[in-house]
Amino acid sequence: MNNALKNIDSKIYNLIKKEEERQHNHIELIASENIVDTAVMEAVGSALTNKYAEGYSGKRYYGGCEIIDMIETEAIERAKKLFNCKFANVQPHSGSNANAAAYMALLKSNAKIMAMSLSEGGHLTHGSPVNFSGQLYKIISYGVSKDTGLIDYNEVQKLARRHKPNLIVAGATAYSRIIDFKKFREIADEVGAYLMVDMAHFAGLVAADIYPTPLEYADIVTSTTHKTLRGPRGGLLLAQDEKIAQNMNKAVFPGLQGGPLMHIIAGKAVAFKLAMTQQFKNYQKQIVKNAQALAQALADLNFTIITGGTDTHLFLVDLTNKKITGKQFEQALDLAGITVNKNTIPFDKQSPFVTSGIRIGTPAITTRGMKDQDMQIIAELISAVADNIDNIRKLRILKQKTIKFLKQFPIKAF
Ligand code: DSN
Repeated sequence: MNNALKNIDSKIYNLIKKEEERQHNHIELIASENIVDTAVMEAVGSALTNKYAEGYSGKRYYGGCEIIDMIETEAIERAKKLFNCKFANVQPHSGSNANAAAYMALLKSNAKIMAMSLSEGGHLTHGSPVNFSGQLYKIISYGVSKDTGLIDYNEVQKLARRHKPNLIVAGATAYSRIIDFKKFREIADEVGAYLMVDMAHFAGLVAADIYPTPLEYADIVTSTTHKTLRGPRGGLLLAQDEKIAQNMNKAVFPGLQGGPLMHIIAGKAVAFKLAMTQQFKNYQKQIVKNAQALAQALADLNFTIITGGTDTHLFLVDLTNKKITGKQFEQALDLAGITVNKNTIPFDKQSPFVTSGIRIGTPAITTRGMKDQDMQIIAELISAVADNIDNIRKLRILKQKTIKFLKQFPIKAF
């Protein structure tokens, strides 16, 4: 960061410095967060933030877009190569916008969408009544089996046969197992529905070929670029069919958005380039190894892991046997320098503001260089917090341990 900000606006400068310090001094276990490469930060902080470029390459509503066109085209070509697909739109400002655009591209207003409920692992935009998706469309929610915590494909099929949705959405924010996209496609075909896959959480794993690609099966794949994919905050749309891709582009602009965030699109392009490297593949493998090692170490310390483990970058911990809520645990962990988010567990008796669980993910700590053996230390810290949930003095001592442990893993980007 140069001195302009410090000189002009010391308040914001100091708050940014404090946030950098917080990130340095916390074990970041929020499954949807990551730490971007310095190259991505440079692109995002560049002169591109000054440019208006409504429209698409070669068809803009502003002059001076010749360089912008090259940047957006490069980002699109890299996204297509990375995910092996024919069409990409890199303009969505967020995953929510990407999902909204996909619905607009595929559906008429009031159409029926079948998707995973938020409380059992889905996302707000998968039909929550407080979100546009639940207000503008008729929603049929599916969840997971009470016995196994896994998606019950027979139940999904029965619901689809009964309600005949126009679109089925596969994808989740708190589901630790591999989703069977082929099965979803078969169900969608049987009832004449489109299939959309929201791969926001596991896009990095897909890019590294350690999670099956949804592009073989879905009409539209939506994603964010900032989770496992480790790019700037933003959304992405992918498709294989030309007509669907045309509708998808129209839905993003002029349907939903105005000018694209060209600095973010450049950051996405950089992230896609990085995601094509062997180093990135190794990183994704380590994310999953770390998640599995941490889930196992916590299970050994008498924590209940939903589905018994994970195939991905995240897992859910059921705190019922520990007699603490997700809200309490999130707060106590924060005092000890560990950041998680409280999360409902399937069939949770607590409200989403309290919850009986937490969600844990390993993308950010893996970026910091942690390996399987470090997960034992994190599990012991987490367990010590659970044992001292109301003991502020002990939690402060644990925070010092956390900070000491983190010194081995400096954040290189800032
Ligand atoms: N709420 C984000 C997550 O943490 O999974 C997705 O929008």
